[in-house]
Amino acid sequence: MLKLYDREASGNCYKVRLLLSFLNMPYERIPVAMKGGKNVVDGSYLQLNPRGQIPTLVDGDTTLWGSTAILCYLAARHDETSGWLPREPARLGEVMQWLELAQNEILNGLFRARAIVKFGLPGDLEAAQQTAQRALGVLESRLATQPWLAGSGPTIADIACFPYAALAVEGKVDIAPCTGVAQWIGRIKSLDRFVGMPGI
Ligand SMILES: N[C@@H](CCC(=O)N[C@@H](CS)C(=O)NCC(=O)O)C(=O)O
Repeated sequence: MLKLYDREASGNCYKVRLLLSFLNMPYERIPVAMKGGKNVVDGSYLQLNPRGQIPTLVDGDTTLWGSTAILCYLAARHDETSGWLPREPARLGEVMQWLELAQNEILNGLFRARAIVKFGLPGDLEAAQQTAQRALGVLESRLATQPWLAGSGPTIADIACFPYAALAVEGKVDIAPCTGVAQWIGRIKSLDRFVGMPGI
């Protein structure tokens, strides 16, 4: 059985839980506590994930850390026809482009603003909120005219960008002007086997 080191309030872990639900894959959740903004982990956890972060996935002999790597692995391990990770080169490249946004402007903007407001982590809230608006602007540039981030159906690009956009209000970031983003959030929530997390 797959094992996911996880926390309910973590948007990065939620990305993995959401894909596992869409793929209908059973897994065991291993909760990791947080204290003073850091995960409470021991040496055996650091053997699995030297960064000490969550999520971490263990699948038999395969151990992976980082939501992007885990999303790619699970989608690739699953049936090729499911479409979550397109194999056609141009579409695969498009998916990677949005995974890059998720790990840059979304992480440094939407994720960071929420971490400061909701969890009291240190950081420059105004700078994070400005970066968050840039991230939303990039999402809106696509979603104003297209239903999904890459190609014509949902992919792991949507899963990677969705949680922190949907949690924007928890970082005091206003998404109201981004009507394409707001509609896309609703579209993802209406997919079969969608699951939420606190705040979504
Ligand atoms: N780029 C990583 C970021 C992972 C990350 O920031 N994890 C947070 C929870 S969302 C964490 O473990 N924070 C506590 C710590 O770093 O000790 C990913 O996408 O998985």
